[in-house]
Amino acid sequence: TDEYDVIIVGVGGMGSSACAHLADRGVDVLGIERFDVPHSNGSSHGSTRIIRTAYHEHPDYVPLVERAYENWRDLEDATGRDLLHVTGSVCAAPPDGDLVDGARLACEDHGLDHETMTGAALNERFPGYGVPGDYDALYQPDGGFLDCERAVSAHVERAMAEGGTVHARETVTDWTADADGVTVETDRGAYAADALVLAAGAWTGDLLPELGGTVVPERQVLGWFQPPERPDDFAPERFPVFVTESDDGDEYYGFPRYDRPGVKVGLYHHLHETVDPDDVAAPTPEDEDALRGLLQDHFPAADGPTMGLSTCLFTNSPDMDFVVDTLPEQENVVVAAGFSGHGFKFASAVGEALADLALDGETPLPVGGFAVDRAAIRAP
Ligand code: PYC
Repeated sequence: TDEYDVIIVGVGGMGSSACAHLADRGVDVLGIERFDVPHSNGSSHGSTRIIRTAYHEHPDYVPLVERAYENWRDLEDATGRDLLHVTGSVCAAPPDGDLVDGARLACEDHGLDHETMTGAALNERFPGYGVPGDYDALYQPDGGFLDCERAVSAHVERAMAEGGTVHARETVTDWTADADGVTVETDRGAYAADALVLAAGAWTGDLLPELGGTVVPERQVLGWFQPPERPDDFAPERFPVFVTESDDGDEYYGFPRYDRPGVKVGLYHHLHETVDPDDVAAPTPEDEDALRGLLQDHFPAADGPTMGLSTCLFTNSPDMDFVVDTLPEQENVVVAAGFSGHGFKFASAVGEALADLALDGETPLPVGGFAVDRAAIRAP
């Protein structure tokens, strides 16, 4: 049995960050990933993830995302990789809805720069946009996107440069924990450590059956569409990342052209299409039509040929808030789960909190709302 200080199960967005933060502190850390590092079976692939401070979900997320910005910039400095691209962020929706009101509240509560405008003014300012003229819109200049595969790679490089160990293509088959420490068995070996971090994304229920019914994988589809004319209107300098809402209440999100041909769009609305993460159906023509409907309604100038479609998993908690905590009965086991489709941007800060929790059982970072024994998780 090989011995480490801390073992991390899952080396995706959150686990890779925890590996880097622990290794940075001189901790002997082992990260175990069942797929490649990075891979495209979970929630950390597809080139881009939104980062934004206009946190319409709740203003309480703002301090954590501000810490995440700092940590992403530190990681860029440490690894020499470009990870965070500032484009500004937009949200736009039919008048008087929760999306724009929530974003405005987060900006006002935290004194963040922002501008509100009509859809018509938004379309004039950013010519790739074509939302209904009577929509409400909010623009926040610090928003942008993260290069998600490169971010996972950068965290892993950082961890390994500081003496950490990462095993890809190795599947955890069992784990135990008691007051003396933890053990982990895999299809390739057995390991022991003082503490364990479970950051297994959509596979959380396999490792922690008590969360299996509450933290539930959902299938999502992303598409890339090449603007037929004026593709420069969709370049990162001219086209902020967005979350928009349709008249039917569906939420969509998207990105400028980056890395791959086409504007990338996805449906942010939770359809709760619960899936087995090992058996996710490929994108269908109906998925493609739903994304094209968004282009026709909000970005008609991007309504060109489909360049690619890809599935992605959200792992939803019942209240759509995260779980970042030690297990009440096993304080040397830390869980990160339920990122509900909006977690990746926080990975650089969540990994820091996971490192604190694994070493000290507590963290000064604002993750107190993400307790595993809160009512929504205990009694969904
Ligand atoms: O955090 O803006 C976001 C987001 C949109 C869709 C998934 N995450």
